[in-house]
Amino acid sequence: MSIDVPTTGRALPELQPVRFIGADGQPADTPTEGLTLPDVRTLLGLHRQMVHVRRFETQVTALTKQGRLATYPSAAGQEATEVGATTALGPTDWLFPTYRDSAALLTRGVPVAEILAAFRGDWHCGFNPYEYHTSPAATPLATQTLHATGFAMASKLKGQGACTLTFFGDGASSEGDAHEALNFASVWQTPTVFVLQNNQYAISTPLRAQSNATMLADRAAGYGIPGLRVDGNDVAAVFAAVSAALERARGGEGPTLIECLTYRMESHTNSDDPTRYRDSAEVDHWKRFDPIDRVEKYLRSRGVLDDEGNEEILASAEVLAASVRDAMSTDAEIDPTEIFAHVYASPRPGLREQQAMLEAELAEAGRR
Ligand SMILES: Cc1ncc(C[n+]2csc(CCOP(=O)(O)OP(=O)(O)O)c2C)c(N)n1
Ligand SMILES: [Mg+2]
Repeated sequence: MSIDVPTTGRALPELQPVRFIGADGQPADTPTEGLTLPDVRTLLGLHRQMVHVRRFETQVTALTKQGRLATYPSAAGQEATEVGATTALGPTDWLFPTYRDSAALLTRGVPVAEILAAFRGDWHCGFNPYEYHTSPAATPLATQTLHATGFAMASKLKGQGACTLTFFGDGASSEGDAHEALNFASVWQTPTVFVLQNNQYAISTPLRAQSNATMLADRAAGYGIPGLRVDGNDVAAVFAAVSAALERARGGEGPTLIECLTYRMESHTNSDDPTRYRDSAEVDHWKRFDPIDRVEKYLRSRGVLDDEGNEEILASAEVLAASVRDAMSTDAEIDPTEIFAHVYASPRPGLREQQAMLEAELAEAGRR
């Protein structure tokens, strides 16, 4: 008896990540998997947005240290992945982000105060997901990957044509939810792009203690979908790879897994001390691969960015930083009992009890 051995969908991604622009700002001499280098206009826009989101991250981190926000996970160092992937989305596609992805929310056009409402503890989610075609940022790891698959399936069934993109981390990639999301995305051929942000750490757990695989993108072959390994600090490579994956998704060719190699430059959140588990030499090493420096050098060498142009971008980033400070020094008018709304379609007895307790406390304090 002979057994038919399927031979399709089993190609492993290249070990060397896709890279268009090297750390020195020069065109890289590496395989680009048939992807197209974005034009200079697109790169200028991506560079500007990365400068903005970095300024946003440093400003929010500073405000956290002043106690204006309860907690904040910065994506400093990961700007190319955040901005490159999000910019590739169409306005009616849907983004499914995590707590790490405020930079993506900013890129999606969500106002600063609305992004930060959840981190300040004011609301579950400060923005209207339907307005920005962006789901609330998920804190339970990898749950958003399931939402991205399910939403894309619904979009496909309804013939709405929306693609979904979800970010998830190297740590989250070990969760069962991530496996289920990737598997069913493949089985149902949903129009979903899975962007695995491999920033080398899951809080204090380094990648080598998280997975023994040669690379995380290899998993795509096991699901029967294309996988790609990309230099996550090269915005040109991320934008090109995600754009191509979205094009495939739109053409009915199903999901793609893209592993973006990057590095978390800051602590996990403001409550974490990274010097306890990684040394400064490692951080210094990654500084050499800074995502903004390299595209800036590239654009300067192409003669499309000069000191004056760069000063204008930096000045506009300062305007953004001032708006972050303003938003966080204004106390929002909040009805504390609203925290119970929109949690369940029909409230659970335990929650009803807690709400009654809060209302009694507020009445006692004369706030009702
Ligand atoms: C289901 C679940 N388990 C554990 C946690 C606690 N937790 C929060 S962040 C984190 C590490 C996640 O690392 P990674 O997926 O690599 O994302 P990163 O923070 O590096 O962006 C853990 C374990 C959680 N939020 N959800
Ligand atoms: Mg990580």
